[in-house]
Amino acid sequence: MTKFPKDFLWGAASSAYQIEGFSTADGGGKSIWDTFSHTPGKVANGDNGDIACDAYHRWAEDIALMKELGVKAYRFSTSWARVDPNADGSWNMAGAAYYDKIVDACLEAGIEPYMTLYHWELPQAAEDRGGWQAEETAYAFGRFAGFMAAHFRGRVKHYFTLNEPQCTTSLGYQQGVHAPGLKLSLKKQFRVHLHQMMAHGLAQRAIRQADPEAIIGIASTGNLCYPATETPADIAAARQASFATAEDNWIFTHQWLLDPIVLGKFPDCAGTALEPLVKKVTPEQMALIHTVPDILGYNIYNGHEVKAGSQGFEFVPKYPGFPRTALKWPVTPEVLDWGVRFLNERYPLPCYITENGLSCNDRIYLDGQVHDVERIDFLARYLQCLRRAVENGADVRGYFHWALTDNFEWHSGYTERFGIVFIDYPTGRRIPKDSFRWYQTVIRSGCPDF
Ligand code: IFM
Repeated sequence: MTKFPKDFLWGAASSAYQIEGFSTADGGGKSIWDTFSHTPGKVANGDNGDIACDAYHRWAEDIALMKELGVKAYRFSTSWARVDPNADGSWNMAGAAYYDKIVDACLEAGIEPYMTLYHWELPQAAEDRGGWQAEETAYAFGRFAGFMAAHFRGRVKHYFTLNEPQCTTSLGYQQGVHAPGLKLSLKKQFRVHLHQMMAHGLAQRAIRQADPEAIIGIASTGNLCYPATETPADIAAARQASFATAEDNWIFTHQWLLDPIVLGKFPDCAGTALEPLVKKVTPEQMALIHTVPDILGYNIYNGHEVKAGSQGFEFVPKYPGFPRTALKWPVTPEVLDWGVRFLNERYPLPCYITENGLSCNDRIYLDGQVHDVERIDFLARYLQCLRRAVENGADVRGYFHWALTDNFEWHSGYTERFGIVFIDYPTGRRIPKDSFRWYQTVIRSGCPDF
């Protein structure tokens, strides 16, 4: 079996609100997720992130586990409100000091910090002034990014500005199932999306100014497809379907984020309700948005099988009993081969898989261990496909498993477990799962074989 390249970066990922807990300790501000999770009926079982995995106090255990695992990089996110409680530049240095500890301990352990500056927990103060509906928020985020880059200069080399803006817009402002829980009109959804793209551009400029050596990206997610067969017709159909814009699902696509940012233009939307909105984007806004990143992050969990059809492409229906994760997401490893190749063709920049993984019904067995064979099988299949993408020339530099530990899965609360480390929530105890040991051998050997 062929191996991944020697310098392939193996990593693990997490995000602030999902693991830290204690968001307002030491002068931190409330975020929209503090508000949302404390609103009755919004999160399964009334769960919230008040304690989560208590990484605010137990961070050293997690870094020691990563050292044992052998990962070369840790992708974690910073809570904007911990550092900038009012989102107005009155910095809370005690909040920054928490991330100093994480960064310094990672470096000490030989783990490269990959810092994501925003993973959905907008400071409530910014939301009170209009949140992502207000252009001001984009500028406030740019200022925060500049502060962070100056503060961590020489220690953090890699930044991702925003995580999955697609989910912020669709789940938070279109469907209302994530914070801040709004169901806005298309016009307003588009504004939210536009301001996040501007926030990326402003942040990238501010980081570059504060630290010219920094390597900057954005973590994108969205619809991707893979061909039913390897015939040229099916491959072309899958590529076309990956970047086709369904009017009712434009947000959850890579191209509505990355075309403007990387290519400097919006996808074709002539004759749709989006066209007049795109036409209103000013040249000044476009100039801010078109800020080509150094790297791209792709969060990929599943995709659709597609074949050539009379309309160019056809979706292949999933057969009864199709394999699914605990969250009922389909298991489609081919997406890490074809989806990544299609993305890398369209956006020819070095890229990382910044998230991939699954939730399983994990529990502690009688022997005290967590035997998550489903996760091992899933990862082996997906990583073998990713290896094919690399062999076929896709410029993939690394893979971050989502997630290091089980954590607060947003509106599903603690019902879903994505970690390779089990969290026993009543005690906070960390138990490496069987998949942790398996991933350790993959990292050592470069070979994702079962
Ligand atoms: O847990 C989330 C993460 O915060 C963003 N990407 C998808 C993961 C699984 O749902």
